[in-house]
Amino acid sequence: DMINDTSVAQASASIALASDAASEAVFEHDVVRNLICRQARYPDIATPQDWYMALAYTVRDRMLARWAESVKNYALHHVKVACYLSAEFLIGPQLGCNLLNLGLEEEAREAMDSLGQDLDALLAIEEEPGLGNGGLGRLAACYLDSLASLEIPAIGYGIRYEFGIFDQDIVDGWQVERTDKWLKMGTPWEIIRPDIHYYVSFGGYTRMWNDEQGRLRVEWVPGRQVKGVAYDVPVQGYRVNTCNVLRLWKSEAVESFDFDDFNAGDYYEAVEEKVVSETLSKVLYPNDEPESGKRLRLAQQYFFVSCALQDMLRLMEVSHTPVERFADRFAAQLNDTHPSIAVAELMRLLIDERLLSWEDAWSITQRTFAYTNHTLLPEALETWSLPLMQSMLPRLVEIIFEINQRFLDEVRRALPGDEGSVARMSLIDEQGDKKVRMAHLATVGSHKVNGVAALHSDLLKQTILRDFAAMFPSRFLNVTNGVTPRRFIMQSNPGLARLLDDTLGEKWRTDLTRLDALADHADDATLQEAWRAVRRENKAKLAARIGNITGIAVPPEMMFDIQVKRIHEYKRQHLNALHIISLYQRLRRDPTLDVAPRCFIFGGKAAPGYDMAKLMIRLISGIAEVVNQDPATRDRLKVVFYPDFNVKNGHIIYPAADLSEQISTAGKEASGTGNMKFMMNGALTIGTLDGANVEIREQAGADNFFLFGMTAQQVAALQQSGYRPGHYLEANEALREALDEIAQGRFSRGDKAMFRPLLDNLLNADPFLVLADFADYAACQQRVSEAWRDEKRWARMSIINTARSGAFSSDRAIKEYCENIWQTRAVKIDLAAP
Ligand code: Z2T
Repeated sequence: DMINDTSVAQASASIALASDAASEAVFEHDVVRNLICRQARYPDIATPQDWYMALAYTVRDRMLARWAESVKNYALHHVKVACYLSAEFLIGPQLGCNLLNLGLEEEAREAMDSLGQDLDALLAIEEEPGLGNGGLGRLAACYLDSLASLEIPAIGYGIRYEFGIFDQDIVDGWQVERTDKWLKMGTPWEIIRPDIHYYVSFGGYTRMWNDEQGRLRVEWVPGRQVKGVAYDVPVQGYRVNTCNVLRLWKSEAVESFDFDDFNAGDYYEAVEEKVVSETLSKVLYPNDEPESGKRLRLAQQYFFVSCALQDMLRLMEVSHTPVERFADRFAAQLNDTHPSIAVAELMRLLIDERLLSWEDAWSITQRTFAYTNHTLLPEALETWSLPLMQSMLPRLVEIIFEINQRFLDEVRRALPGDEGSVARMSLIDEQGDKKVRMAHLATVGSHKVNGVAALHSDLLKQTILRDFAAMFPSRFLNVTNGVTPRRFIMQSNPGLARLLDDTLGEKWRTDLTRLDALADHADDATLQEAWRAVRRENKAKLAARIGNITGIAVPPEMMFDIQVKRIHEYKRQHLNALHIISLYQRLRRDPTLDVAPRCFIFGGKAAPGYDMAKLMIRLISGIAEVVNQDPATRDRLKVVFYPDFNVKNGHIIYPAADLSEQISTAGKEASGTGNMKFMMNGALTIGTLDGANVEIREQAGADNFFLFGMTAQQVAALQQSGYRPGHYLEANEALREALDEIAQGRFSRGDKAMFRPLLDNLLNADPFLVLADFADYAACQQRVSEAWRDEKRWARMSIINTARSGAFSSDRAIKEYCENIWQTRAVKIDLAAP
């Protein structure tokens, strides 16, 4: 009571607002102050890294009061908070987007200019936190951006990996992985919260006992414990005061050494304990599929989920809310099955530690969780060996058994005598070595389950979760993915953003569906000219970058045909490659052939253990090596493998694309989100009816989309009836020639063995129907070439694609999550002094 509330509030508000004073002079002063007070450097000897840090802290300072105010509101005002649980958050570089969202870009540019520093050069210094593999992790980051921008109270919970996704070098055409040391210079974007920490148990055994009230209790006697410490990253909304938090957990040893009375043996044991404990959050698994049987991975999952749930329970206490109301205060989204052990962990916390009944705990758990599925690929569905889980998480397995027993009782009541359904739906796969099916755990423990594109959500109900969809039809829904227009238009394509402002006013910036009005001007000659100018500049920038990195000279007048994404057989980079070879052969045969000059650009990482994907990279490099040198074709054909594709490189790549390659085997790509980033930036899509391509085509109109290939139904039917790749080979000479030239060693410096595994796979199995779709793909590429020749038509189609991309804003997706799943609402954060 000694503290005068009003004066505290006034002080807080004045701190919040003072740093806001929209003056370049203040900004400049703050940068210099941070340079001296945080970096201990004077301007005359400061390195660009010092300036970057000083600038970053200056920007961060402008977020902190908003952050404190946002978090305070959530705690005190009993609002419902959306918690996004994800093993990955691929947030990308932070300085640029924070400047944009705070509206400080111009001020910062001018201030740095006065200090003799170029803002773009400083932006380029930032190491991005690569805390994700690809689409799934980037989606989580886009959703955090939208949640903050829509002023929805939200917390992201994840892992603070010391090493994120590896950096990719290309050496002699092969991928070489380098450790990602993103923390080596420190990061200004996290605030360590040593006071916010929890203990997480592993191993040991359970025992039953009776407490003083005579209740039967279960105690988990762990073999060891690990401490999780909160590292907070602020997530600033676009031009609003809301600043949410991404809370990442770092693992530490529980015991600090007691230097006073250690003996040598204890000391080394303690050191070892520390090493083992800190290993938990050491490195991101670089696969987009689960690696079977990796103890450390399961430990990571349980570690961050347990910390997150303990944190949520603590927040209930802070706000004096009884635990019974947990589901009214939190909605927890499971980003795929990686955090799905949360279902059992919340049960454990509520029953063992908060002493709730099973029924009450289960009701809370089901109302709290919802589950997003991101894949139908059978090899990507997560299971854990039961013995492994039993040894690591004995109490959780008991709880999973109990959940399963009660659930299967329900199944038996609904489907009497149908033991087939019981076996299929069980949380435990009893065939062979017993496994826990994490998708089943997530589905049973959630009140909503969603797929990530309309087609994907349908297929989910028809295939892997069909029994569940039949039993709980109202549990299933679709939420098509989205991407943030802040990062993927405003920040990375400022030229386009300006043109959109000039053409439409600024309303599109907070409501992307407003881009629709652009379609009315699609034939407008002045707009088309300005449109082309923006695109030309973006392409020139990418061409220059490619020149610097790879030494390949790319004329910006060529069509930029781009496929950037993880390298995977189902994504079919090799289909693209085969078509390039075939085009190359036609051009050699007929030098007068009238096709659009094209630059094919690839980028993407292969999982380190995925040999076929690595071979695909080698093939593309090999084609590039041959094609780019050949005087017969080099003016009309270029091939580039752009190394180390990541969020930062995406900024320069998406805005420069004329054509976006979305050519996965129908039914295999859950959604895709790169397809949306390309579309927003005015690229046309060549694609199959897969994932969100279906909806992209619906929005753009069939005339503005290059469609080819079999449908998901046709794919399934062909595979049912026995697919024979040889059949397609016999029918297509161009295809035979392309494969033959690979076999002859043309793209492997004469080595005929190098690509044998890839060729054998295509010729004998071709699991993703590359050969079956080749002819239609090549024919479609022909139509692309023809369309390119008509400049006005292409510009019109490009404008219409951007115009119709509003539906793919992550704001739309987040609004759907809020309304249909989370029941959360916006809360305005007010910073004005009382
Ligand atoms: C991933 O990025 C995706 C799915 C996964 O399934 C795992 C990872 Cl790491 C377990 C991708 C999908 O492949 C892609 O289609 C989708 O757009 C993206 O998730 C976001 O939903």
